[in-house]
Amino acid sequence: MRNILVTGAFGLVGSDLVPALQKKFGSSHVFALGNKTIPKEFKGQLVKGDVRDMASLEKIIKKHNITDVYHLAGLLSVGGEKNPDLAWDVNINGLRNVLELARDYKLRVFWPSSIAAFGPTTPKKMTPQHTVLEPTTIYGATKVTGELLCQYYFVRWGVDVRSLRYPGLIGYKAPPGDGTTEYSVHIFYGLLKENRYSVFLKADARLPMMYIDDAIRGTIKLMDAPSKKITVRTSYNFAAINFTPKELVSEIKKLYPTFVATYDPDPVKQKIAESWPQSVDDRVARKDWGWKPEFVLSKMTNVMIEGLKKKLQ
Ligand code: AKB
Repeated sequence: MRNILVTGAFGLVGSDLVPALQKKFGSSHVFALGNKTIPKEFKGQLVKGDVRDMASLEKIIKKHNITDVYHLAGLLSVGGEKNPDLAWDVNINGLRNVLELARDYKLRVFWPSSIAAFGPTTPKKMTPQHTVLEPTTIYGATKVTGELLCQYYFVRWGVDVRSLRYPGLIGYKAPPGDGTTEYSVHIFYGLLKENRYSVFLKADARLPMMYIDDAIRGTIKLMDAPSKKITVRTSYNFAAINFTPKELVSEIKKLYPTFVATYDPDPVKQKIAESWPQSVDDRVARKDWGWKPEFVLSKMTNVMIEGLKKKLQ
């Protein structure tokens, strides 16, 4: 029987991943580790802790006989620029603690990298799996370092760690995080609360994106794949859709014609967006472990609106 620890359990990914893992493994076998923001409605096994504290992580792993860690805790791109020291501390020292414990307790690990591992010198369209990684944000630097650490622990110590380069993720269960792609989540709150939204990127800022259900399905599929199928131990390119703010606004306007969107690009966020690819080539993930997305822009827009409407009622 597998016992799963999810760090960063109440963020954008964790809020959907924890219920999916509870369904798959049974609620009593999934331990959600939160630091500050624990929603009142959470049902399941809750553990309190900080990923930077190795001793407390070790206690949790021993106490609950943990076999797998989905290590999601981390700062995003915009949050990272606000506090680079904290971003390095949480994103790198937290990951290193998890990998050390994975080696000692033979744990399987999932860790998310991001399109932020790429930078201005990376090919922008259909970015290949193996390419230039010269990010210009601290978040990106932690993602490249993290990818190399994951590969190192696999090669040197045989730790079964797997990773995906998440694009911008869109979901409604958790409030949007401090990321550059998160305008695509905020916009739905703006739509339903005020019928208007001011986008913090330029209208033509095309970025790779994915609806959260695809991300969760892909994450679980990667972790279910036999080890011999995993040929990438840094992090897999992982893609679904890509769109510009303007394209998302037109999709929303098909359903809400009076919706008003304006564009007021924030220089820091726009610069980050311009340093990232517009689309990503994920053929290696498709070939190795059968990745295939299901959500196109129109389906994602519909599901987001319906889901958020219920949540805001
Ligand atoms: C961000 O915008 O920082 C994240 C990401 C692409 O990793 N959503």
